[in-house]
Amino acid sequence: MNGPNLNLLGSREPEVYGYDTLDDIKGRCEALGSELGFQVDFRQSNSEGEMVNWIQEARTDHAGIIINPAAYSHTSIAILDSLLASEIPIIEVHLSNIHQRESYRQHSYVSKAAKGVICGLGAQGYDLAMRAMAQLLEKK
Ligand code: CA2
Repeated sequence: MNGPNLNLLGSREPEVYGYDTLDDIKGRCEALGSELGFQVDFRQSNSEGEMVNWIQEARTDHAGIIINPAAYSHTSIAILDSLLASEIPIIEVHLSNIHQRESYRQHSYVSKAAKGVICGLGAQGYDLAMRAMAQLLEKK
């Protein structure tokens, strides 16, 4: 699940976020998903409420959530609360290393609900998150 403005990936700030578009990342996740035996439901929203609704729904029809909440990481207690209620494993991903950036990006509310956090490795972070999710679900 991808948060606000990630639909703009590849168009601006490639030095921060890389050259991959969100569609490129989606393609890679789907390919790796079939290798790992996952069905991947790849989504992006610019709306906090829509993300909260999706997280609530995931509790009953998804095995886990890999989320890049984008700017909502740093502001949204609503997304945190829905993740805490979801009862499925959560991995947080950021393309950039948020700890090297502006101070307002260095704290993520979402991290409190995450089993693990991957940041700073660009689009590869999504692959790593999927492999980690596969292991978490295997151990269940
Ligand atoms: O590093 C990440 O993955 C972020 O979650 C990306 C968010 C940012 O607000 C977080 O602090 C860190 C921003 C995504 C917006 O991406 C754009 C890409 C190209 C052009 C404009 C925005």
